[in-house]
Amino acid sequence: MTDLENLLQAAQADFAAAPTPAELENAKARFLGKSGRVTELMKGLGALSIEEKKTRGAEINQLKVGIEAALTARRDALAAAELEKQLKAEALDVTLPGRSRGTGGLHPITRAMERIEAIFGSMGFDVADGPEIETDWYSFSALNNPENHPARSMQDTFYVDMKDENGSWLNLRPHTSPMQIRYAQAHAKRYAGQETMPEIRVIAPGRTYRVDSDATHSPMFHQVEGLWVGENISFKDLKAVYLNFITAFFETDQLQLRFRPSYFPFTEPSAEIDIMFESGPLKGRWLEVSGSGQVHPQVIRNMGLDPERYIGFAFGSGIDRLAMLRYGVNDLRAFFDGDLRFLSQFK
Ligand code: 2NL
Repeated sequence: MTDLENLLQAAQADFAAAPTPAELENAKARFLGKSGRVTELMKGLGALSIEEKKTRGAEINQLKVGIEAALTARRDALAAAELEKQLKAEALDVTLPGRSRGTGGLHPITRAMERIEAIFGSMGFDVADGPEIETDWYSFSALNNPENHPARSMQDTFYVDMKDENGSWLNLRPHTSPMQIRYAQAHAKRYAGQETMPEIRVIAPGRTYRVDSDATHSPMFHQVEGLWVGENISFKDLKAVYLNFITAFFETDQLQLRFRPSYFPFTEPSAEIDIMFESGPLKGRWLEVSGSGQVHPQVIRNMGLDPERYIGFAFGSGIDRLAMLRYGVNDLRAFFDGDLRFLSQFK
């Protein structure tokens, strides 16, 4: 191999070893710079004869062309690598899923309430809702609570710092019965003076308030009351309606239902409704799910109806408790803590 071929190889190797454009320019200087090795060779031409100059000069020029070609190739390669690196760093993965806001879901109590409305809707029940701040009359008097009944006390009822037109304190409704009374009154008024009146068949689901707070009681809770009033409505209708409701709600007919005598001022007779599952995790224990009874004649009268003609039943069930049983939740407070780790399980 001639000295010139050696030099070309050395340049190519040097250029290939330069990792950056700046180091490549340094390498270039070592060969083509002012005191570079090719420049030194040119300087050596002066000592040669004219003939030798011609051939040697041509050879050196050839070498220069070769070195410059190697230099350009390496420059291009480094630039291409740099561009590649930059593109990689700035790359967008168009296949990534978009950044969404996340989907919401209905609260388990809302879901339970919607199920309850759908089930009673299928049995011809209307859905009523109304004020959560009530008057003393709708919350208590209309429901046949005596003036001194303990349910009216500050320990049981939240009062609002405001009075109604009769001077009695307003309260946060302790049950949804006031809505049933309002609904029945409007119904009675609408058909007043007519020969017949369609039956009243309504449920009132919603928020209710009592001074009570522990693992199974929240100061704000949810209740659904049902009312069916007509000329010939009896306990057998209550039993059929409630059994149909509870089997639909829990999606099983593997359960028993029983009535247990009880007392409420607004019903007479009154009964607690218990259920017992015959299979599943809750099997074998009687669970209290509702209060119920035949609407007290005085309450019928307070609705604007004649108790000699109209009779019916009512019930009141805790929605939170029904939701706990259905979804297997053991602490009522989980419904109201707002913890998404709990709530998102119901989506
Ligand atoms: C309970 C008791 C009950 C009612 C609610 C009712 C409503 C009207 C007239 C008569 Cl408008 N009664 N509601 C009747 C019996 C029991 O609920 O402790 N529920 C959780």
